[in-house]
Amino acid sequence: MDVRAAVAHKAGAPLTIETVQLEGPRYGEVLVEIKATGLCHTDEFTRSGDDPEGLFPAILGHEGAGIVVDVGPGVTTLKKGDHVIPLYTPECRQCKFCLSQKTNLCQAIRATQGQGLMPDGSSRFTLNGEKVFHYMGTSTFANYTVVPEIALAKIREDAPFDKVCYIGCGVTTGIGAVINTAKVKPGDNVVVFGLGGIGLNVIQGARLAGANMIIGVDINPARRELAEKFGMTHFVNPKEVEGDLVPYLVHLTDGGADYSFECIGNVDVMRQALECCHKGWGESIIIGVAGAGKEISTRPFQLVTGRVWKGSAFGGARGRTDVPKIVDWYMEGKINIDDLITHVMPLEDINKGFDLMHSGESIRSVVVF
Ligand code: NAD
Ligand code: DAO
Ligand code: ZN
Repeated sequence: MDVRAAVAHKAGAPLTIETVQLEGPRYGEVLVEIKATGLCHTDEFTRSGDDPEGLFPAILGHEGAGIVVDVGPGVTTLKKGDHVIPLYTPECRQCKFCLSQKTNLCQAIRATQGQGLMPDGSSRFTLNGEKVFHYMGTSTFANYTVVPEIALAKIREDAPFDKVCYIGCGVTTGIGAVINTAKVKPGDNVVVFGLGGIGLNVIQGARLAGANMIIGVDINPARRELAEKFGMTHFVNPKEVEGDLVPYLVHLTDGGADYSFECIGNVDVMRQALECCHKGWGESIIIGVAGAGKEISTRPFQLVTGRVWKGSAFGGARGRTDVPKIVDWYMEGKINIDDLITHVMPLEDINKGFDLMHSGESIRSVVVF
C-alpha cells in the first residue's frame, strides 16, 4: 500500500515527505495506522548523523500511537481495531532477558531491529523499489507502519492519541527511571540535569514518588516555570553559579543527592551528576544518549566511597505490561502530559518541529496525521 512518510535520506539532511510503499504484515507482525507521533531528541540524534549506528534511507520516529489495521499470521494478542503504542523496547516474555525479571531489555528481535529490519531480516518499506530501513522497530513518522506483535502495547480506547503517543518514549523514560531504575523513596533529595522532554518527566516522577528536594539544573532559564509546575523545588542555572557546580549542589542537598539523573547526553554533565551524589549511598542514573565515541570518566574513589553509576533505557519499563498502566495514570489525572506538548503540527511541518527542538522553544512537538 502507499503510505505518507517523512524519509531521512542521509545524515544531516531535512526529512522529505514522500509516498512510500509498505508491504502488509508477515508472520507475527501487525499493520498499525499511526495517528500521532512525538519528536524526541533521539530521532534528531539519528537524523543529524550523531548516531554512529544510524542507517539511511530510513523512516524515523519511535513515539507513536495508533490503531491496528491488520494482523499477520500467528498474531494472537492483538486484533483489528485495537489501540496501540509501538515499543522500541519490546517485551516477548520468553527470552532470557524477559524471564530474568532483572531488566526490560528484551533481546528477542534486538539484532534485526538494530539493522533497521523486521525480525525475518527484511524491510516492509520501499521507495521506488529501493529498500527503506525501519527505525527502532517502530518507524512512526509514517501514517502506516508494520511492527512486531511483541513490540506493541494495547491501550484503552478512550485515550487521546495526540497525548498518549508521548508515553511511547519520553513520559515512560522519565517517570520509569525514577520509579523502576532509581526506586526513589519519599523524602529523598533528587537532582535532575536537563529539563527537556525527558527531564521534566523525571521531575514529575520524583514528585509522584514523594521526593523532598527536587532540584532542576538547566542552562535554559525558560525551563524554570514549567519545571516548577511539575514539582521542581529548586532551580539551578550552571551559568549563574559562582565556582564549581558540584560543591554547590552538595552543599544545597546537605551532603549530596540521594539520586541524580542525567537527561542531556553530555558526558561532562554525567560526571557532575555522579559527583553531586551523597557519599556512601547516592546513585546517579544516566538517561541521556551521548554522541559517537564519547566516554565517561570519574575518579574511581567516587565509587569506592559508595556512589553508584547506573543507566536506564525506556525507564526500565516492560512495555506491554507497564505502558497501559501509564496510560491509565494519565487518564486518571495522576500525571500531566498536556502541558509538555507545546507544539502540534501536520507531517508536512515535521522539520519545523526539529527546528523548535534546537531553539529550545518546544518541550514536545507532536505530529498528527
Ligand atoms: P531535550 O533537548 O528536550 O532536553 C535537553 C535539556 O538539557 C534542555 O532543556 C537543555 O537546555 C538542557 N541542557 C543542555 N546542555 C546542558 C548543560 N550543559 N547543563 C544543563 N542543562 C543542559 O532532550 P530530551 O528529549 O529531553 O532528551 C534528553 C536525552 O535523553 C537525549 O540524549 C535523548 O537522546 C535521551 N533519551 C534517552 C532515553 C533512554 O531510554 N535512555 C529515551 C529517550 C531519550
Ligand atoms: O537491548 O541492546 C539493547 C538496546 C536497547 C535499546 C534501548 C535504547 C534506549 C536508549 C535510546 C533512546 C531511545 C529513545
Ligand atoms: Zn524478551
